[in-house]
Amino acid sequence: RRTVLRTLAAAPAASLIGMPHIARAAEIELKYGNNLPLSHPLNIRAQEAAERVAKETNGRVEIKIFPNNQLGGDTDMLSQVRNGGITFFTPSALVIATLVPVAAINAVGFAFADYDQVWKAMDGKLGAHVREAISKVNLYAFEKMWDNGFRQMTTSGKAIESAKEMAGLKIRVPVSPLSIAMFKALDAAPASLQFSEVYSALQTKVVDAQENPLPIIQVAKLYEVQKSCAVSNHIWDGFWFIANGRAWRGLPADIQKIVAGAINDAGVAQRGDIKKLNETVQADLQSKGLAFNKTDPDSFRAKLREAGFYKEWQERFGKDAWSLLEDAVGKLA
Ligand code: X2X
Repeated sequence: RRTVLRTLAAAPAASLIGMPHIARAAEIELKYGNNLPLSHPLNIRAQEAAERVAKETNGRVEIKIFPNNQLGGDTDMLSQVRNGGITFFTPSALVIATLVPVAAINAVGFAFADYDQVWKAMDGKLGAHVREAISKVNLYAFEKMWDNGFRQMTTSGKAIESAKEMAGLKIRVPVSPLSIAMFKALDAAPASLQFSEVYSALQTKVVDAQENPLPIIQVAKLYEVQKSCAVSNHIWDGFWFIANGRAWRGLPADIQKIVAGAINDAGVAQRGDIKKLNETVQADLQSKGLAFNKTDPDSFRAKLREAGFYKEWQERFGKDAWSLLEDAVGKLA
């Protein structure tokens, strides 16, 4: 029998939102850490997946969710999932790219025009190529990528209307070489910070700007510390649901099947949640005081092209990955 002493802050999401209490300890306990608040669709759907797994395994398997950076920031959770300290993690493609460089391929600036292109590519050959690369570092990536969204820029200073306004802008970006390179190519002054540090970095003006999809700006209340939002759609970003390779292979086949089924279905449902949220989130953020403006995407693309961004990243990602991306979105460079 286990005796578990927990502080409220470290309590897994399940106990906070009233999962039926299983009196007997589960035979297999799998920890899942992520960087997002409980109210984000990723956590709501992950919780559903955990409940389905408990039910379909008759309580043999319990997935314990640790949301909102309870286990540390992205970099910490990435090493925990590698060394088996946790079984599951959902890094953004930008973040897992610190380990698997080609994983950032979906985040090439202004590549995807819309979600039809995104899901066709990520459920198809481009996604398969990235999953293969992830497997090489002894992690298992579930088939269905989860949605983060199209990233938008917010600032506490002058509104960003075209690439001109990027010059010298102190902007927080995720811990990701691609983000740094892209914002440098735009003449900005990017700083990599883990998501856990973003709110306070904006509040204390360590940085003036950040970029994230609107649902993140909403659930993390970034509108409280930012003035305006430029609808730039500059990157499409998603989360890979990954497992420690050894822990995954160590699960009996019937359990693997149940867990993968629940997680992939939850991922597809989560995409639908974000799609629905996208219909209302801008109006909600506006009502909370965030001003919105359109941007001139051509000025950004031209600047990236001039700076040699596409050429450099085509080389870094390699011919194979780049042509899979271009098959999905058209010629880029
Ligand atoms: O850190 C971010 O900006 C976030 C939440 O979008 C990611 O996980 C990359």
